[in-house]
Amino acid sequence: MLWPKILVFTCLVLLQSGSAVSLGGRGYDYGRDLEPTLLRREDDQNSLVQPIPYNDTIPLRLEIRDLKNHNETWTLYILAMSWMQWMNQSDPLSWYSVTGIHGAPFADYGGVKAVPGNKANGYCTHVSNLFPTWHRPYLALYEQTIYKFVQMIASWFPPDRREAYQKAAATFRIPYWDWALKPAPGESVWPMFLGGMVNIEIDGPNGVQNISNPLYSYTFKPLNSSDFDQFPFMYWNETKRRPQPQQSANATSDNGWVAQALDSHLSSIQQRLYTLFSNYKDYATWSNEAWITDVNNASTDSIESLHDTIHLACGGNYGHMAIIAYSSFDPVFFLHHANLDRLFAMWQVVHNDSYVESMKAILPTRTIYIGDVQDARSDLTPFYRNETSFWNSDQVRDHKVFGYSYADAASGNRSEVIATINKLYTDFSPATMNLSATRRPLSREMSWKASSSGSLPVELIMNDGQYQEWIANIRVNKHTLNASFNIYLFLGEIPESPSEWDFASNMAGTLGIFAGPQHHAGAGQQKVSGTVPLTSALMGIVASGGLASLDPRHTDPFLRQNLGFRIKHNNGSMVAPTDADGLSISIVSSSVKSAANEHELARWCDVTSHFDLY
Ligand SMILES: *[C@@H]1O[C@H](CO)[C@@H](O)[C@H](O)[C@H]1NC(C)=O
Ligand SMILES: *[C@@H]1O[C@H](CO)[C@@H](O)[C@H](O)[C@H]1NC(C)=O
Ligand SMILES: *[C@@H]1O[C@H](CO)[C@@H](O)[C@H](O)[C@H]1NC(C)=O
Ligand SMILES: *[C@@H]1O[C@H](CO)[C@@H](O)[C@H](O)[C@H]1NC(C)=O
Ligand SMILES: *[C@@H]1O[C@H](CO)[C@@H](O)[C@H](O)[C@H]1NC(C)=O
Ligand SMILES: *[C@@H]1O[C@H](CO)[C@@H](O)[C@H](O)[C@H]1NC(C)=O
Ligand SMILES: *[C@@H]1O[C@H](CO)[C@@H](O)[C@H](O)[C@H]1NC(C)=O
Ligand SMILES: *[C@@H]1O[C@H](CO)[C@@H](O)[C@H](O)[C@H]1NC(C)=O
Ligand SMILES: *[C@@H]1O[C@H](CO)[C@@H](O)[C@H](O)[C@H]1NC(C)=O
Ligand SMILES: *[C@@H]1O[C@H](CO)[C@@H](O)[C@H](O)[C@H]1NC(C)=O
Ligand SMILES: *[C@@H]1O[C@H](CO)[C@@H](O)[C@H](O)[C@H]1NC(C)=O
Ligand SMILES: *[C@@H]1O[C@H](CO)[C@@H](O)[C@H](O)[C@H]1NC(C)=O
Ligand SMILES: [Cu+2]
Repeated sequence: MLWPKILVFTCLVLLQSGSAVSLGGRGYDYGRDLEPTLLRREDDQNSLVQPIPYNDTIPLRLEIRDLKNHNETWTLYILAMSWMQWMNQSDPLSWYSVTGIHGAPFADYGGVKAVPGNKANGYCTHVSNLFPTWHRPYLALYEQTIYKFVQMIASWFPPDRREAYQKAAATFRIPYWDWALKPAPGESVWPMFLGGMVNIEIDGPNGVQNISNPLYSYTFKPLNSSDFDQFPFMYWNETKRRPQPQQSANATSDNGWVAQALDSHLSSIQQRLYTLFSNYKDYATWSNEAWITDVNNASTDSIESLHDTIHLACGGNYGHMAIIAYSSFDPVFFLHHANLDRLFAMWQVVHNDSYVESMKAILPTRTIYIGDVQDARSDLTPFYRNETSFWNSDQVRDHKVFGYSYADAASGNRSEVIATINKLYTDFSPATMNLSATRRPLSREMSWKASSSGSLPVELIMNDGQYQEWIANIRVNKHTLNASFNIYLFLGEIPESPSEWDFASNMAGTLGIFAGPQHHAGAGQQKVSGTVPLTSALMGIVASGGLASLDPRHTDPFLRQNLGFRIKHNNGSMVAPTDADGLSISIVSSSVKSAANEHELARWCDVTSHFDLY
């Protein structure tokens, strides 16, 4: 894959919105003075989040690779993103203001004031029962903003093209990026237009032009270094992914590494996702990474912990996405979170009887103190539902309240959503193996991580429709290093240099812990938990003859002998396990009944504890 590592910016003076500055990169030249059309009084109230109206069927948020095939929609999306990014940062509709709600610059939005003592926080809720629900109105606010620009830009097309663009604009909704989907052969999980194109050619109202790709990075207009006071962020005029050289003021993004990281973690990511759908029935354990005492050792993972792993893969060491308070400025943030919102909607259809229960806040936000009890009626600030009150989790339980849906959740039909989950997310799991074996010959195109070495006889994995899942349950204090870090599991000899860990062929999986020094002022030590699935890596070893079966009598001794781990700090250095406060890694297995038909998920039996790796 051809991933350019060097950024080349053309510095040109901008016409757009009349207030743009030439700080590198360029926006679209509409060829006329557009300033008067821009701001209306009502846009000052952007914190009022309202449903986007529609006629007939509810408009869908599309997967971004699908949206790209709709030419008018794609053009409007890119132009609207670019417009938002070029706006004056003090404007409440600007990229800077909207993304700034999450963390830095730690400013009030929509007049919603910080509670005393919590000014050094954004509004986002992490390690919290509100993690999935807070991001829902946040995405809706972002969507209503982009939608406004899309309508405006569509109206600027010349009369002969206008109708087609206005038609596309009427049902426009933001896209999502499915990082758990196995890409088409020869392609990366990380689409070229997200990470491989500094500039993008767009056929807008004023003809074909090359503009700075608004999906590649966001360029501050301008950077206020006191808002990003961590070195070297205070020098970076644009968002970076896996910046190289590390911790250098003149680092450039290495999107090739991001693509490789996402591709090599896909098996782990997909196995975790399938397990979160099939074995996590309670919202409390599914929703967030706070470690909840779990006598059964069966619910150590969470959608939030999986989400952290994506943040760290996109950011690499010290990129914006890897820092909670800076992550939202990277254009991939909303694509990632729209996917999470979709997975949330799908999970809700499957487990529709479980929802937000009260829980004490573990981290502070701009409006929440540590220890404040949060429940389904707690305010999701700063998102107003009407002039006097905020949205709460109960009110956003049905995502359709905001006027959008997803093809994979819109029907609300449980058996259809399960069929979709079985279809999309079992490339690396035996969960549907029995099912396909009965329908197709054994040569199902399964992509076992470690096996290019031929087919895997089903009877080595399945016994009467049952198989074994193997998982490493990990707990650690989130802020133990005051930085994000990764825990890697290996089968066999561990490469010496930390730089080789990510792509080592015997790396079984990694758990990313998303943390940082100043995201949540006043946060104490708190335990978080997550998992690294081992099943797919073990199947690869079974396929190549290194292990007789997944049965505990073979696999338990194999893992005791071969499983090892390492910890890597966000700065790329190795961390001794003794320096990771509260660390525990324990190996468990469960017997799982594979799906009997496409409308059923695999069913998990009780979890058995085997041994503690640490
Ligand atoms: C942005 O808007 C603020 C407030 O209206 C104004 O003072 C400032 O000059 C504007 N900045 C630019 C670059 O136009
Ligand atoms: C709904 O239909 C009416 C009447 O055809 C039209 O004026 C309006 O623009 C449509 N709205 C949307 C969001 O499609
Ligand atoms: C969409 O755009 C692509 C490439 O820009 C072009 O090849 C294709 O013909 C367009 N499709 C339609 C339906 O306009
Ligand atoms: C945009 O850039 C590409 C690649 O540099 C070039 O081939 C193309 O002609 C450019 N298009 C325009 C309209 O300048
Ligand atoms: C930069 O940020 C600091 C701290 O948030 C603020 O006091 C200052 O006014 C900002 N400067 C500009 C030019 O916006
Ligand atoms: C960032 O922008 C500022 C202001 O335009 C400029 O002085 C500085 O050299 C830029 N930094 C880099 C690393 O490009
Ligand atoms: C920029 O990075 C290169 C290494 O890629 C280094 O040699 C050079 O000294 C750096 N320049 C500055 C101004 O930091
Ligand atoms: C859960 O795991 C711990 C070790 O991490 C073990 O001591 C305990 O017995 C396990 N509980 C069950 C019910 O297996
Ligand atoms: C949950 O789904 C079941 C089966 O699809 C349905 O009968 C039930 O009414 C739903 N419950 C809620 C609270 O939506
Ligand atoms: C806002 O909504 C709340 C809760 O539904 C309601 O009690 C209140 O009267 C509403 N306020 C206005 C101004 O409509
Ligand atoms: C749900 O989908 C299944 C499979 O497509 C279908 O048989 C069933 O009738 C649907 N249920 C409802 C309530 O529409
Ligand atoms: C598939 O499952 C059924 C029971 O549900 C079992 O009888 C059959 O042996 C299984 N097939 C394989 C290949 O394991
Ligand atoms: Cu996030």
